[in-house]
Amino acid sequence: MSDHSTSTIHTTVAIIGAGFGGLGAAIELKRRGEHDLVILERATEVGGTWRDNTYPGCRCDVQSNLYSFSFAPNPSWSNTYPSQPELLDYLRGVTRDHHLGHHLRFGFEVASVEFDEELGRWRLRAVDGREVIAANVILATGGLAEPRLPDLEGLDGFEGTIVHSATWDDDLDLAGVRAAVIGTGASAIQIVPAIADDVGHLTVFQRTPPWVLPHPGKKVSSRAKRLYALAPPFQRLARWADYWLREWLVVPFVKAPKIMAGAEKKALEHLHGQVEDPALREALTPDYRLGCKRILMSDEYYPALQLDTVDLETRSIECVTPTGIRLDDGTEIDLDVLICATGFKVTDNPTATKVHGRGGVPLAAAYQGQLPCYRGTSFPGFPNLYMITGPNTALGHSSMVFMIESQLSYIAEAIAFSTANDNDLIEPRREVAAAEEDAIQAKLPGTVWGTGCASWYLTDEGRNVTIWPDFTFRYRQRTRHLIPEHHVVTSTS
Ligand code: N01
Repeated sequence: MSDHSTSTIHTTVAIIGAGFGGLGAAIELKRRGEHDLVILERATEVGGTWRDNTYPGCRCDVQSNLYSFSFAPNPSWSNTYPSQPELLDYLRGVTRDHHLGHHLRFGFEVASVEFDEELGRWRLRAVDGREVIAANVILATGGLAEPRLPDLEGLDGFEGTIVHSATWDDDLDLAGVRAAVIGTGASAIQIVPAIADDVGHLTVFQRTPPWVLPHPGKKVSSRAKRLYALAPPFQRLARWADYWLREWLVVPFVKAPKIMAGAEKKALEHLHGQVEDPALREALTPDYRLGCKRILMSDEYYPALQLDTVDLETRSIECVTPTGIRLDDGTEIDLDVLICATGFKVTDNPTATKVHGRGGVPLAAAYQGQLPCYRGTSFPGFPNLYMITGPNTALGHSSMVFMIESQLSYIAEAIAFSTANDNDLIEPRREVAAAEEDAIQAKLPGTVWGTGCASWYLTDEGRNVTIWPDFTFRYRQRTRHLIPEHHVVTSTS
């Protein structure tokens, strides 16, 4: 990597984002001998989603041993399901252990990523004017990175404090305040029990009840930690047990959603075991297939909703007023703090609107069914550009870290191919990408995600552009190697 001027960096690989995807990409490239790389990060430290989501109670719903890099096991996980602070520490440790510090450029908020046809290179600009010219780009900005505020009239005029789950203010003092949580997804069901005892009063606004299963997490014993440290194969064994126990879930998710009835029974038993009031039970009973939205796990959510200081509100919100929320029936709820646990811009991720390939085509077209994606990673017309957790790579049943590591083999081989050939431009053939995408889309209607609920997996038109509807080992097989005949190569000379 070389600085040709004070503000332009020329590099072989520019990686955008320093979460699991970006850090993993840098490590894999370095392992294969590619050291001319820079990691551009908008924040001031690594961690991605596990740096941003500092809301109380934040925790991963995939096992620690599986939700970590295969090459960097951590024998010290305190719980079988990791908390946000522990995951952030883990990623800081990985950064240190793999000497990524000098590759990192913090505060680089990407304004545009444009393919310069004359140069045959990517030109990246930051909002502060810094520029990077790169032969290859890896977008590792993550699918769940851009918070979505609710589309509610009057939100801007609220005179109290508004906070989103993914931009939590660690100095926010909730003691004694009148607070509300909008949303009942994965973030909300962790926030509600974590703050319920601190606030003066809490109203939880539920639009759709989630399916909630008992939480299987437990403390990792000091004996297990010692064993993992002294004999790493045992931890690898535990990881693969977690992996295969989850992998069979593809059957109910993808092949036969009716099988979800068994898990629904378990979730209803959980609800009935924790909630006695029939009216509250009814309000909390979902009317769609379990798995259509992300399956949630909590032992604390239902008890928290029954505290004297907590109300579940199922009436529709008409608008936000300067002092609180007005419901459709005219009821006014006075509030000091409004917590929006309303999810992320996924299918309309603003990052994709900043990236333009050949002919100025925006990457956002990939989420509108107008640009096929090859193996969730690369796009025709976007040579030498790769997207970590791109379209149709998200999972309902297993670890995204497994998917990320799978993508890295293909990406690293493609980059090595290009650099070995004088930085030739490599991109997937449009017809190959389109055929693969058609095959994925043909599968999705029969899956649990096609059973009729609204979710962040779908575009406004109902197209599922997020989920990988198959076994993850099949995805790994497909991304294990670069298949040259699936690609077009053009010379830059
Ligand atoms: O967001 P969501 P999230 N008025 O989109 C509601 C990962 N994650 O941040 O269901 C009223 O799931 C919306 O209602 P409805 C995980 O992949 C993982 O919770 O659309 N309500 C819904 O209840 C997860 O799936 C972990 O009717 C409104 C909620 O807001 C993903 O992140 C932890 C509304 C949004 O739920 C996103 O989870 C946290 C409105 N105007 C996150 N707009 C773990 O690992 C939206 N809602 C445990």
